[in-house]
Amino acid sequence: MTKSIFVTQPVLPHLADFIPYLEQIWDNKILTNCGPLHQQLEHELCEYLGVKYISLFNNGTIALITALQALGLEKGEVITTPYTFIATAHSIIWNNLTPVFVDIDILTSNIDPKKVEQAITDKTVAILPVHCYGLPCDVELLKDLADKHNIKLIYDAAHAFGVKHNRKSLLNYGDLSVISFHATKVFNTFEGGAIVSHSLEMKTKVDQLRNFGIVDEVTVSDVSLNGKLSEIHSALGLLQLKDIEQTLNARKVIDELYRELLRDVDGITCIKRTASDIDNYAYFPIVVEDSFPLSRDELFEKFKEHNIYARKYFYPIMTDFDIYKKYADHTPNAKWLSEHVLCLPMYPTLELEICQNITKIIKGL
Ligand code: T4K
Repeated sequence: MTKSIFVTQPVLPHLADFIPYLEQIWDNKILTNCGPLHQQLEHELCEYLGVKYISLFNNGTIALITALQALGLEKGEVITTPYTFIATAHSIIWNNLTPVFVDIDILTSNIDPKKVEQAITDKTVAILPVHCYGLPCDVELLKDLADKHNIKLIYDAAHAFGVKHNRKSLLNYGDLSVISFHATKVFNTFEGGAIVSHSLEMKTKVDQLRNFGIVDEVTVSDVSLNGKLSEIHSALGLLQLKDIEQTLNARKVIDELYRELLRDVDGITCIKRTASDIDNYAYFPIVVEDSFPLSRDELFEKFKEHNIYARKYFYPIMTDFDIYKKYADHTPNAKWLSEHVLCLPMYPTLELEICQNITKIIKGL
């Protein structure tokens, strides 16, 4: 491959279509603090995603931190997955809570509800699962557990934009769900994120926390962050939303092609994406089994020789980072998957010929 191919590439609208939004911002001089474009994007996202309330944020990480704060979790343990991006774990520590890492189901890459149940103690205040790669967690079982033990359930849905489960948005599950609109995500606003909530009372709380805890000019309710999304970011979101169906369809075509081309390759398993009614094809993770002639790391290096930059999402697991080692527990599935997984390039403008070449490299052709 002569040009470099990365694991992803952001979707961008035509630059000319962005200019009118810039002109509007320049005209009215509202740059941030929940201006008209921000409000319009919250409204359009609620409609598109089929959720009641959305609060836009400047990124998914600040949204996660704020979500935990909004639920009033001041002390205790939060059960989460070690197989995720570092932001999930960081959000727990930032809230002075203690992460408890429990193992995943190796087939889905998501937290195993049976292991969650075993880990619940009288110190547990919440569960923070991740819909890894946009694949739905076992939302029914997790809800039963949260209800039974009277603990909060917050989904890190950073990867789950647009996913539907049981004919409704996956974001409707849990007390709160957090999405990321980072450049590398299915839907991007350059940087950005959001919290989905289910009552006006909760949205009002989240909105206040997003804005330093300010209630009104003379009242500040909490010590919180500045998580606001600017007007220029919101403008990009409005444009991206116009093309979202094409974006998702293009991803689907690539997903299907990879699956078809890798169907009979011994030692390569494509992680199944069957648990949702509507998928978003956010990533294309393959598992390089021990029976494959190359190890995962050898295949990763081989790709690099061809200018293909696949990614080991998610390696290492959280508890293998020095700063999280003290929270390590027995999570062999997460460890095994992190050592065998490789995310292949997946983005709407990826040429099908390049997908074919990528699979030829895997097949040693
Ligand atoms: N929870 C979960 C489960 C998450 O996965 C994430 C973020 C979060 C929470 C937190 O959400 P945010 O606070 O980020 O909104 C990337 C992203 O930075 C991160 O958003 C994402 N997860 C994570 C899985 O991946 P890196 O360090 O792998 O990104 P980077 O810069 O190496 O980008 C990957 C490739 O994408 C590059 O090789 C080239 C391409 N790229 C990247 C950027 C940023 C572009 O073509 N253009 C770009 O602007 O973390």
